[in-house]
Amino acid sequence: MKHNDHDVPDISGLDLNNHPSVIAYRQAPKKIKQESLSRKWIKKVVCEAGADDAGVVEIDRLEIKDQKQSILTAFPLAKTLISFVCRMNAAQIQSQDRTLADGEFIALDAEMLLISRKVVKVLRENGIAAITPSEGFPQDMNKWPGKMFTVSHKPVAAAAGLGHIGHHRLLIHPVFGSHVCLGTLIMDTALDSYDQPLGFNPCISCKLCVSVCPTGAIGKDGSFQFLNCLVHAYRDRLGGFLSWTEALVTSKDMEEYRQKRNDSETMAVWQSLTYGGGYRCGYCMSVCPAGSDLIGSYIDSRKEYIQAIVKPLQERKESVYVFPGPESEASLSKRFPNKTARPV
Ligand code: B12
Ligand code: SF4
Ligand code: SF4
Repeated sequence: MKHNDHDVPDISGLDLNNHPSVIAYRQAPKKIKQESLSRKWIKKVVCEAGADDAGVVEIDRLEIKDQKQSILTAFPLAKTLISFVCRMNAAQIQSQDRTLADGEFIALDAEMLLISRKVVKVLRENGIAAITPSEGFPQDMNKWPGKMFTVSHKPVAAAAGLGHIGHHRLLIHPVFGSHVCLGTLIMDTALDSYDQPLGFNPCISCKLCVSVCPTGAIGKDGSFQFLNCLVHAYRDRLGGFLSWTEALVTSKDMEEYRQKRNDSETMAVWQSLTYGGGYRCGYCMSVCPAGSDLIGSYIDSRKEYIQAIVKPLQERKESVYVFPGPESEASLSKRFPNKTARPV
């Protein structure tokens, strides 16, 4: 019995020897693929393309063992992971005008895509194949509600010496602090050497992230309730889209729909779908004073820092999306009297 009758086309009647592409390929000088590349060279390429820092990790590294299989599924030739960070404009991320923070996320998304593409072009010119998993989106919705992203950037960045995970679960770079976006490029070539994790954690355990987190996602004890964060921060995006659709299709008219979603909420969905951004939070990143470039203003005048950066976010009037229940609603109004609980 013949296998794969339907999958493998029969080419026995084709004369490939006379095809122009095959002739050109055979006549061209053979490209010799380098077995191993310089770590310094690749990091220089990534930084020249626009990244603010970069580090490299081998596919067999222990810290990313749990990701190895999914990375190889996406790219079976993977040998090296290049982690890179792009610095955000902290003044925008800290502002209580959240369109500034959103604008920064949108801009960085586009910038990082461009950086990745520039690096891939240089690699391709050197006979190296590479992939550029998304910074955040697109994700594989076939896997909903499981793990839908190709690579977890934070553990790769930590293994590559670009920082450590702080109390708030974001990666903190030793110089730029939490105000960084992360990317990972994966290539088919090994390097002459690799980076190692940083010898200290830049997190200073000030717990400002706990004090500002409206959903209680970040516990004092270091726990993290990612669903609490998801339902609020991503209300107008991934987290809330299904419930928005449900509100829409289960309402018999606009009046009934408006009882479920007010016009401001509908416009917020429109904005996030058409323009991007649309995070309702990110305050843990805003207030974090870690990183040598940011820590000064906190160390020199803690009171002023809190007054200027933490208090405006704590006192900001806004709706906070919480799981229904008297406990979560009461806890919100006790901690943040200006905020209104909106059960999801
Ligand atoms: C999924 C995701 C989220 C989820 C889950 C967050 C999380 N901690 O995992 C939610 C929606 C909550 C989220 C929120 C935010 N995110 Co986010 N997010 C991601 C994403 C796509 C994967 C994260 C990941 O690897 N998680 C797994 C492990 C490594 O995380 P962990 O904290 O150690 O473990 C937790 C999760 O595993 C979670 N968990 C448990 N079971 C499951 C199941 C599923 C399906 C998921 C998704 C998670 C999950 O609970 C664990 C413990 O609490 C990355 C992009 C990427 N592809 O890497 C961006 C990323 C981590 N996010 C980022 C940012 C900026 C944010 C926000 C600030 C966005 C905003 N403006 O509101 C907030 C901050 C919340 C916080 N304090 O972490 C940046 C972080 C930059 C940095 N300096 O570290 C990343 C790296 C995007 C990027 N390319 O820069 N995010
Ligand atoms: S705000 Fe403070 S405790 Fe939280 S991650 Fe930053 S340095 Fe660590
Ligand atoms: S993004 Fe907001 S809700 Fe999510 S962990 Fe940070 S402060 Fe908390």
